[in-house]
Amino acid sequence: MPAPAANKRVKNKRISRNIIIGSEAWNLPPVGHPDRPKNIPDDHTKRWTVYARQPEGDPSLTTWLNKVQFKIFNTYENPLRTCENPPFEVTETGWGGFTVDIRLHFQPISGEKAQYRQHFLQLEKYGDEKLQAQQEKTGCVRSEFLEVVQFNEPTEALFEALTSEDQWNYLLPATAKGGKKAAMMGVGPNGRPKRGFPNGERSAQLPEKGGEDVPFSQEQEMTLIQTIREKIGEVGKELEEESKRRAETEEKLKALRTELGHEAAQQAAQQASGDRSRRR
Ligand code: SLL
Repeated sequence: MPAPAANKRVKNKRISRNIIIGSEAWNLPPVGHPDRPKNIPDDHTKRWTVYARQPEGDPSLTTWLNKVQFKIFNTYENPLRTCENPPFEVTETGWGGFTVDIRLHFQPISGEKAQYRQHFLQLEKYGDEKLQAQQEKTGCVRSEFLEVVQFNEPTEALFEALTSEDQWNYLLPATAKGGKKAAMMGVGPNGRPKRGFPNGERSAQLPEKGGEDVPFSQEQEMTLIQTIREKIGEVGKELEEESKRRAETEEKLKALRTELGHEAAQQAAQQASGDRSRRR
């Protein structure tokens, strides 16, 4: 089989990835305070970090993201900051907020051009009362946005990377490198989570039968579907009985109304005849 190519595209496929773009800001101790960092201008009141981060539990960011550039305010030294590796972030001190231009550079195998994002560096408290109270309490003003990056008809090489198990490896505990303990944690002897077919074929399809190496199977799925069907059946029966009871109650109500109507009519008739007799 030829190696996945970085110049051939996989037709009719689109894969999305999330990335958090945000900033955090804290107050600096005032000038003269022993905890105030040395060598910063007196007018700086905040320390801040602007970042591009992987959402917790997501597949590894570096599978597709190669480097991130942050273009900060041009009075800063070297305002174009480049992060070749995670953490993709810039920490500085200052006094005012501004818009940071962010350039996301993709892995060369993706064949994709860089993409731009912008983030306003929020230094002052913002939002509703509750949020501001929280910002006051923690001393941290955070402003984050979840950005989506779409790979439309990715290159074969990128598709391979974005569907590979390796992008989850960072989630494995350091001890799970195979062996008994690893097996107990749902990790195969190769140190990877046990997924897909026992023969290693990668597929979204579940293997037919479960087993020691196969935590999820079609068999298990069918059992679950069966259970759900039975429950739906039970609920359906209950619903039917309830409907019957309701119909009966409505019948009774109707009968009562008729009876009442009858009585009321009789009363009215009696009253009317009484009135008539009195008039006589
Ligand atoms: C603007 N908000 O966009 C203003 C400017 C600049 C903030 C904000 C210190 C920079 C440095 C600093 O915080 N500048 O020390 O170089 O026009």
